[in-house]
Amino acid sequence: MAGSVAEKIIQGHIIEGEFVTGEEIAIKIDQTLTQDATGTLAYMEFEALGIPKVKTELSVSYVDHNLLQADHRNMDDHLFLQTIAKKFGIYFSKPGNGICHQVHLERFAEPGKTLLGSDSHTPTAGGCNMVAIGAGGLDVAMAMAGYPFYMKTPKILGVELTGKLRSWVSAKDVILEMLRRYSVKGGLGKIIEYFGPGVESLSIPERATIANMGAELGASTTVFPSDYQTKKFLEAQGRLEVWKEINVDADVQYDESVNLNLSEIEPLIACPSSPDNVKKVSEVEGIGVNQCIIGSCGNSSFKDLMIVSKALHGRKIHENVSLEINPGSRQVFENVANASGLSDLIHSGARINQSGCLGCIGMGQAPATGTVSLRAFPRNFPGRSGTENDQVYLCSPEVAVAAAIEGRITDPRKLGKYPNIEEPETYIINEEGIIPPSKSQEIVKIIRGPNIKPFPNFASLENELSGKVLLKVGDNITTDDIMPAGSQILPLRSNIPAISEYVYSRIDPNFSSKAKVNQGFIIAGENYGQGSSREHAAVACRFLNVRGKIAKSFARIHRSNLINFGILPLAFIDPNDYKEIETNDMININSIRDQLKNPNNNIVLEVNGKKIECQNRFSKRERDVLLTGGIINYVKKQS
Ligand code: MIC
Ligand code: SF4
Repeated sequence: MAGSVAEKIIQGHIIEGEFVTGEEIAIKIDQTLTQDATGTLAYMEFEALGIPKVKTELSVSYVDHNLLQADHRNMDDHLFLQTIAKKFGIYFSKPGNGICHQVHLERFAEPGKTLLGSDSHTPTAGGCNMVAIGAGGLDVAMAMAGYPFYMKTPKILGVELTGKLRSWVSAKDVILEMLRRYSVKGGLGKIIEYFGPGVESLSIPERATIANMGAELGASTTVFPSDYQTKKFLEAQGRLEVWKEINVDADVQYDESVNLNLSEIEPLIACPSSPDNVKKVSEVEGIGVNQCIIGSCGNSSFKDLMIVSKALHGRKIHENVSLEINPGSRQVFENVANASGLSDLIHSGARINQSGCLGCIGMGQAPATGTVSLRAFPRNFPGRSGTENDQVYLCSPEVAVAAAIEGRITDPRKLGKYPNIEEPETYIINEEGIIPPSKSQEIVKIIRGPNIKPFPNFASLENELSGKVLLKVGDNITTDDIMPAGSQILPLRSNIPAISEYVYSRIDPNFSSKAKVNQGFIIAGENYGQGSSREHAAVACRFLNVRGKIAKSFARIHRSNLINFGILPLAFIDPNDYKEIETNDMININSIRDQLKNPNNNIVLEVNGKKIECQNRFSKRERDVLLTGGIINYVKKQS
């Protein structure tokens, strides 16, 4: 991977370790971001570290997920976040100002820098040449406190882009093509770097769409070069001073490389209920549609909304369809208005919402029972929309608007001439929605409403560990399966005892009551814990006394979150052993502390009188964190 953009940026930030695939490195984090649904915990954790002010170059706290105000709880959280930000030297982006990744791209992304965010789509900023990584809130809290971020050096997959996208085919189709080829596991342990002549034709918001859904490939992050397009974007954002060129060397050697000819890509669509269940739109044409939404951190930029507006000019939305628009940011909204994009949207009957995640995380916009919803979003995991047995398809704004007009899935190329949308040379910029930190921090009082509950303490790891198998699940289990979101459960994000009642509630409604009386384990297949960065999927399990998760393999962020909260993530040596363990079996792990301390031996479990071996591949730091019962105990012990 010598000469790659990703290696150049990472090498400039390494504090410990060497850039050798699979080896643990510690990198300096320049910027952090949090959002409200993961942020309240992250800041409680930051407070527990006892640091008076963030040590990063820039930290931003966004409010974009929990926007419904059905009672006091979400607003309690927002007030807490706003006062915490003021006190600890953090910028605060108000509710309605936009989705964290879109606003960060516009106002804060800097080529060549590192960004750690408590949201799995943080890699969106890779479109602007950042090494931007999603992580659990604790890792972000540690970065704000000046600690480096630890990760196993990923492989670098170079994707050479050639050709140029054709009319009605857009950046979303590029990443859907990647998902069609490589699946939700294809990026595990990898950074994806796009290079080659095709990159030049992609604007920064288009690159951001591609980088955004690298998270769905399971990649650690996605990186684009910093070139003329980056310069143009930053200039239009009034931030030319942060631009610098960072490009790939001509003799670059990637660990793996593939080619993607943009000219050959067709309009694509991810069918229910996984982002990698990708088909050509032409293969599923004709399916009746009831809802189309343009929005999310992946597809709500200026061009995305303008395409929809122009396509609707002189046309009507089909009577069976609700077309909903969630602008990515206030900046997008204002610039679309300024470019006369709103009138066609309003006239056609589109329902325009405030900027935020909204239906992407089940905060409203749930579809009707048995109906099809087309969404220009990154995820369509089962039930995530808030409707049971939902049928959510993921697609580009182009495909969504074609369906909104026709009332059924339609190849957008049938809409005729493709509107030409130029990004503004200078965007209208309005930073009123971003509150800077206080200059006199000491006098800021943190407001903790009744929704903010203290963080639970966990004991260190005992030497003899035993428990019942509480649940056995299959492959690709998402954090939405483990710890569902949606408008009922999201307001409990700052209240671990209350939210833990919902762990695995969609798969086994009795899970939490069973777990409360039986310390235990979970058995899983491959890519366990894919999807979001929500550490609640770990901490709420730990609160219920889940002590270990035994899987064929783990998704990166969830594995780290488990370690951070003292849950053992154990990977089978022989994946066939998965078949040997069933729900309600008893598992004993003798002398687990001693076993962990001896990395030359596998970890041995006893199940039904049989010995099963699991990998003992933890870094020294991970072992110590597990032994002390989680990272908060670990840091307290060290100071
Ligand atoms: C998501 O898209 O699943 C979320 C909601 O943004 C999560 C964060 C969360 O659960 O709060 C993510 O992607 O990390
Ligand atoms: Fe928000 Fe959806 Fe993006 Fe997650 S994927 S940050 S919920 S818009």
